[in-house]
Amino acid sequence: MTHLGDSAPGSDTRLAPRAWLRSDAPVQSLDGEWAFRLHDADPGDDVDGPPPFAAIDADVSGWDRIPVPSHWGLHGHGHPTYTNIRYPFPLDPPHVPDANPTGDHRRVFEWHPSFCAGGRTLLRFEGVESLATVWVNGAEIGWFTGSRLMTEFDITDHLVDGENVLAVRVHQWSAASYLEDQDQWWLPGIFRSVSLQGRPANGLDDVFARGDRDPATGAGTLDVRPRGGWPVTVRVPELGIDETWTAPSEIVPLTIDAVDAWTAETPRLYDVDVSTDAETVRLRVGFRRVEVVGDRLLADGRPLIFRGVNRHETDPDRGRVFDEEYVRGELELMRRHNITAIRTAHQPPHPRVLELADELGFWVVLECDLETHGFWDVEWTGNPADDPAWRAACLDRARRTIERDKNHASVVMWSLGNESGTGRNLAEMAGWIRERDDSRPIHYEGDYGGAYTDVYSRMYPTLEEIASVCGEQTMPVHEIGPAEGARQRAKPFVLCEFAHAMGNGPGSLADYESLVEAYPRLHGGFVWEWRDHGIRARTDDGTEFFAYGGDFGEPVHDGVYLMDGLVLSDGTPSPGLGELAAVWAPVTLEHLGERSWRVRNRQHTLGTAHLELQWRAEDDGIPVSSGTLDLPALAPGDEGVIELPEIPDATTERWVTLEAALREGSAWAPAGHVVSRAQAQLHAAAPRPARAATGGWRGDALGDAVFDRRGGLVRWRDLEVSGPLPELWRAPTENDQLDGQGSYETADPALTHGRGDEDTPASSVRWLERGLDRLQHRVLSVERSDDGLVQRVRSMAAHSAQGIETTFSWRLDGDGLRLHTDIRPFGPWDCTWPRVGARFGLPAALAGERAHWFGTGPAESYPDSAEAAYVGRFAADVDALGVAYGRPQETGHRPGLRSLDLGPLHLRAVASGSTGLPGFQLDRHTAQERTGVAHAHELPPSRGLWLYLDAAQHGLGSRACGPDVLPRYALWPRAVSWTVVFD
Ligand code: IPT
Repeated sequence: MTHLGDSAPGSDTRLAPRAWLRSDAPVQSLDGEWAFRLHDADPGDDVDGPPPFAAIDADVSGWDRIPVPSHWGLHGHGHPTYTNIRYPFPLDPPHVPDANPTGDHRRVFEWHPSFCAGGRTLLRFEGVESLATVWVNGAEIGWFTGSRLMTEFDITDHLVDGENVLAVRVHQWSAASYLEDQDQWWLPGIFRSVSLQGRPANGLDDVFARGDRDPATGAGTLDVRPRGGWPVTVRVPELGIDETWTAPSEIVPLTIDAVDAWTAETPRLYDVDVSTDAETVRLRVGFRRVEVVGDRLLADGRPLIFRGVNRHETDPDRGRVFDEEYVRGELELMRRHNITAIRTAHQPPHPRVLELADELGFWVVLECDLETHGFWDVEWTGNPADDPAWRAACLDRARRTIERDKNHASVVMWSLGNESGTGRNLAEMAGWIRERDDSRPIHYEGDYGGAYTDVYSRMYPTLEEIASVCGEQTMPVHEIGPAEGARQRAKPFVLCEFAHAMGNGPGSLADYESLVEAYPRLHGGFVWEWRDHGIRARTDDGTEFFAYGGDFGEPVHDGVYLMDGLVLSDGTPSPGLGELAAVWAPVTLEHLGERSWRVRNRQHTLGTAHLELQWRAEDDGIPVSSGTLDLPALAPGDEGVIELPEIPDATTERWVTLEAALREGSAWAPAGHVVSRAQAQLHAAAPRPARAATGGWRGDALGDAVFDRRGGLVRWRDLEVSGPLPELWRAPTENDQLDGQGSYETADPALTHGRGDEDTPASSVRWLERGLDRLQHRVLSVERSDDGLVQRVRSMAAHSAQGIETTFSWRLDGDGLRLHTDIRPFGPWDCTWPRVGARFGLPAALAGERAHWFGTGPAESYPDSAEAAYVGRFAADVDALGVAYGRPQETGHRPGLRSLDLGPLHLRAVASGSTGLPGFQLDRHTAQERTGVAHAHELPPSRGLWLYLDAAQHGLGSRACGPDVLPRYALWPRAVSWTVVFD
């Protein structure tokens, strides 16, 4: 009998949920190789008795082998499926189609009564997607759902001394799938560990331990609630606690005169042993109080600001299978980028992640495994989050989440789930949680009216909406009337998702942070999201790539929409992550003038003693002096002023750079790791006196350049070159191309999200309509003078009346060959431009060189994502200048170029008057070639190396799911000019 259409969470034989504890009771892992076979469809439940594979003598000789834990779709059986909001099966709750991939798993294990003599033996599953039915030695033990939750059965009475057979049938789809509609791969399988857990007689079945600390006095309370045998002893050697209770009536919270606080910045944990005569459980307890006081969220008495990310469990090879080293690496990388909070989007992670969060220091919002997003498309009709038929399933999820993870200091808020509309079952979940654990506030974004949650949460609000919630109200509070609006505005405000980090982006991180600074009610938020979900795959010819929706032939999928992380699928940090690190600097450094700088401590707990200040002055990018200073001792929230030592005056471009760095190594970074950086320009570049021409034309050669009759460059010294060609196009980013909250489907199969409605189409829709990707050029005139050449070009798209007129003025002088470019728009322009610049063609061989530049770097930057960029001398291989985003798109723009060396090519940019410095970009493909390509391996063969010099680029925004580029970062048609010298 299967339970596919059963909205109940599982069989009654499941044991009561409890914490994932470290105990000295015996444990036997059942991980390893199991026998496996996959049915394309549910084998059916019309046969009485257990399916044949469950029988003890089942012949598995024809079966495959599969590792447990794993997802079968990543081991050559079936395939992963990606959908965001949509269900990949009919909306026919609680039923699922018969074509239901079903994985039979079977293994033999040894067990002897001595495993836990006199006690019981439990069978534990830590995560199975989505419905599992379990047999031991042919007897049905039970069934369960709740993919990312733990389940235990007592199998003692079914075990025999010696060999035992465990059989598990896993259905990919079940009624529970309606509750698990998160924006991620559907990845069925036994993907977390399976084990036998010995339960000694008089052991500890469960422990609930909470550490509280009074922020005013520093006194602590340790509240330990054991369940199981008696008497119970609680020992905390560091605090001199050694307390024995002989019966439940004796349990009292233990008071401590002075205890250190646990915070994300000071993750101080105390070892707590709880024992009976049969079992000892070791907990690591942190003492902190989390409370909502009016519209403030406080931790240890001070405002808790979330500088966090939404973290899904995703690994390009293992999917959601836990790997300790990988996760530790992720968390350390977060801390190195000033990220101190995690929302466990959208389900409980492997329990070990929370232990690591306790140790490394993160404020965690722990989310239940619940999302019914697809019901959005049917106006929430029949939404399981509201329908009483699903009450037990919803409550079961809340209970299993809270019980499993209740002992973690890092968990500061419970989240009921994500995008499940609103309804009675959610309210009941909140009620149950409040009863069980009143030490943590409750979060759920979909509770727009604030009826059952403790904080007001929003996703992807505009800056105006935030200002309206936190400051003067200028617009209605999101989707609710005045009464609920007033209630919501009286609570702490958090952004559970913001700054959609898809592809190149997000823009405006600094703008969001400035609101966090401005409004005490705003308690920060969580960037969407930490990491791209690409799955490592290979083309037929063996080229590796990262697959996304549709790459496995799924008939219904959401394309590239899960490639939206700050970290690429292979773990490469994106420039967006660097930008976030800069915006979330724990101390800010602000130049006040001359040698004075203001230092502000924005941390929650820490002072400044663990940091030192390194400074350097560079003239034309070359260090002229440097030193190290002590930071003033600043408490959180305080600021002070420092003076740098005097240094001789500059005659050329001088920048002073300050870096606050760790004095000593920490658990997540070595000594010297820079946590904050700021720069100030103290002297501008000296104008270079014009030097007289050293020669004129020799045939078609002017200096080192050779031109054709139309004024185009054809040779530079030994290099065959081409251009310059005016250019307005950039390969659209997803933020250019999409409107996550918009409505209609795209023609591009990789992009199945809305591209905006007719009134507010996505930028790239406008750009394409106006033909910015296909300018046609007409040389208006070419004039040669004794020492120069002026080429005028008019560029317009087919059937349009607007365009740009470009004047390329070349002149040979004592410095080299000077090119002044001047671009002016004409005609009825009514859209922004992606970029405005010119393109040169260079020989492909130069792509193998290393580029050296003096300008901004080290990473790409754009008008609304430029906090991490600073001025200096940098070097990188040409191929490392761009970022391998999940889908080819604009990448690699570095504004503020002073000079560029690439093999034999040297160019210098000259700023003068209203003429700014251009940005540069080097790419093996043109912007046109990069457009509309689903994966890097589908790019056409490279035809050379392209150098773009841009006066400006459009901002990035985060419109793939959020606001568009703000007007102040938009590139509207305007006249631009810049000058470079080839020497
Ligand atoms: C929001 C989801 O909560 C999140 O899981 C993810 O899908 C994100 O969007 C987009 O990447 S929901 C959206 C309708 C705002």
